[in-house]
Amino acid sequence: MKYFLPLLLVLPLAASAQDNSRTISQKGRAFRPGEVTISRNEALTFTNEDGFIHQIYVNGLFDSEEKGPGEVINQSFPRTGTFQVRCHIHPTMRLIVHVK
Ligand SMILES: [Cu+2]
Repeated sequence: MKYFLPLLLVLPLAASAQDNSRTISQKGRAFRPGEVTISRNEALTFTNEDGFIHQIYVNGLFDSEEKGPGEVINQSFPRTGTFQVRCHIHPTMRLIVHVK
């Protein structure tokens, strides 16, 4: 039991270092990372780390509300395929999501 707590502290750090993180930052008018692979029905968490509003949409799939600094959007992907997530406020923002 003595060694259980340190293990719990290390695991989240190891997970966040991987490229297949489920958290996407909206920062500097960009999605970071810019490409991610997930499983069908899995959700991505988008965090607005800029000082102004963002939103997310995929044509024909979803179109979120606008979210302010520090706000979060959880979005699941119910279909397999490759999708381009964009922000209608900042047309240059693009995130490629591969859903397997
Ligand atoms: Cu934006």
